[in-house]
Amino acid sequence: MSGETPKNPSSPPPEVARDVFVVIAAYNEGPCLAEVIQAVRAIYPHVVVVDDGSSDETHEIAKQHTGFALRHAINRGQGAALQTGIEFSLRRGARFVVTFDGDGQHRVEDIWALVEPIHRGECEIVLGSRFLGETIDMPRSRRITLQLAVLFTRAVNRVNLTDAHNGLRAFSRKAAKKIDITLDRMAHASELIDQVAHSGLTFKEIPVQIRYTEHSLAKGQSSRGALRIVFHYLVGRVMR
Ligand SMILES: Nc1nc2c(ncn2[C@@H]2O[C@H](COP(=O)(O)OP(=O)(O)OP(=O)(O)O)[C@@H](O)[C@H]2O)c(=O)[nH]1
Ligand SMILES: [Mg+2]
Repeated sequence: MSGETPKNPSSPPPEVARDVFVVIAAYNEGPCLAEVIQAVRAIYPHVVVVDDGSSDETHEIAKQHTGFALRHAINRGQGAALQTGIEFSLRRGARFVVTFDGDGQHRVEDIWALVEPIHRGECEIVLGSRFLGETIDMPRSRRITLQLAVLFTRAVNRVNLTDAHNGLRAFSRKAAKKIDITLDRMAHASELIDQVAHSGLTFKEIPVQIRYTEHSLAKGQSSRGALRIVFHYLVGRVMR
């Protein structure tokens, strides 16, 4: 072994990994949550799981696998669960906050790809993009819906992104403090983009991989759900 640090390592040195808090919002993720937490914790010791009022064993599994197992007494939606996890991470001293889905669709290696530019001081927010990266077994209908969401983001949010609803994102502490998700359910993703664009904070997109599995497809979003998301987002904008 030469002892040289690889040019593009897939994980940070342990002292940096400790500063990264990975927030997993989980709703009825019993079947795959243990594996997801273990994979993330193998590199990042601070994993915050927010059980969003699940009716299965999500909370028990979270408690077995991380010291940071939070719980909403009722199901409030992914937006609310992420905000709970982000606020908790900041209170615990996080220097970087990452949001990561609990359904096994993301890759742990991609976390450092997102955090590294922030660590280097290049920007404050990094958003994962499956369309710059790779999608595995993504159904055609899902691709079309997500690409419509991208067009919607360009027209309505006026932000030129390639992926509008990717759950894998990284924030500096300063950016995480500024983010305030008020839309509880899935429309939070569009709200977040608004906040990112108007916060004055620097941001960029990085290619990531997203894998569609039987479990994630059974639980994931439907095309009809997409219309509901647009509706919630527009109502949220009018109420602001
Ligand atoms: N659907 C849903 N997910 C929630 C909720 N609260 C937290 N989550 C978590 O949010 C993450 C993303 O949810 P998904 O429904 O898979 O949404 P998505 O990944 O944008 O959509 P797909 O591309 O269809 O998988 C998962 O980790 C869920 O467990 C909720 O109320 N509803
Ligand atoms: Mg999913």
